[in-house]
Amino acid sequence: MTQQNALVTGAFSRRMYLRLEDQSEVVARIKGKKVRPVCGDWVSAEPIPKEPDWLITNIKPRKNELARPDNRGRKEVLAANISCVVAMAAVEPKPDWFVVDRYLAAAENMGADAIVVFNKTDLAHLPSVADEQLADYERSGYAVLRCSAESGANLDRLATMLATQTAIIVGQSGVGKSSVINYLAVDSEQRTAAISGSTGEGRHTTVNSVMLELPGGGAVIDSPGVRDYAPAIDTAAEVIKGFREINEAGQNCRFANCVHLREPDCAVKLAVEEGNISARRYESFKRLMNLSRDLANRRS
Ligand SMILES: Nc1nc2c(ncn2[C@@H]2O[C@H](COP(=O)(O)OP(=O)(O)OP(=O)(O)O)[C@@H](O)[C@H]2O)c(=O)[nH]1
Ligand SMILES: [Mg+2]
Ligand SMILES: [Zn+2]
Repeated sequence: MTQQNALVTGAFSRRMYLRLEDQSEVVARIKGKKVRPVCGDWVSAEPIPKEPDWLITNIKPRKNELARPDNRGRKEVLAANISCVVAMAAVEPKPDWFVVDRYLAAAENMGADAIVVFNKTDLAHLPSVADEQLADYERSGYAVLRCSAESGANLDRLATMLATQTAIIVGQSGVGKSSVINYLAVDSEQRTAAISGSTGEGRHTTVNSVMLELPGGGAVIDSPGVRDYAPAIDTAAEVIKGFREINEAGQNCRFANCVHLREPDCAVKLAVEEGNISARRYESFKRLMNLSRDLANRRS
């Protein structure tokens, strides 16, 4: 049977949505237990005789992976071939900035762009505690965007920034990832409604990753919300690379192999003391150092 290159646009454990070369969408099964495609993967697929389903036979080499450790410390890939990670927080639920930092650290290590988006700015009656943290991200060199899926504020700017990217929107549950994507994507209402599971509170929480087309030719992946996130990185070098401003300041440390924790004449610690690097970001860096050391120990 004829093999085709296809794009994985939806991942429902072992059941996949594929976009074929003629742009049609089909449902596919996976050949063998070892093949584990994710949203954003390019795969080889072939039709199954006398069935509507297709069969995925292998995954093309990935440009990069957004991953996390599973509960046994093994790498679990969440999405592949991503050019931009959009880390979203909101006025409510209360932001966990460490989660944002760790998504940014993942983006740095994937070689992907990253944008910090702060949603629900229409809820102005709630105190915005985010100004300081958002200023820190700007100072580190990240694009920061405040928006509202309710009023549409600034979403045209986000649309422009993502127009030709393959982006994934990540963040805590309830920050508005699906709502923002409904605003950005071509024809998304129906599909996100169809793939959302309803919670006891009657809220539509996303349970599976799904890729939607953007009008500019790009694509955006809606992902399930998280309570916590850690990247699947287990070396000090990767953690350092994960924090732009620390990586940059670290070029001026006395020791070339300085990990910016306890070494003398550390330019990073000096920058923190002088207020040029945010103490909160440095705290986040130290926490990720600990996590990555734990992960390395569990793997060895
Ligand atoms: N006031 C206000 N509410 C919003 C905004 N964006 C989303 N919401 C609401 O926030 C709730 C959660 O929005 P979702 O888009 O489902 O959030 P999500 O990040 O996709 O959540 P998960 O799929 O669980 O990760 C819904 O009740 C939305 O209507 C906004 O900009 N302003
Ligand atoms: Mg959602
Ligand atoms: Zn140092």
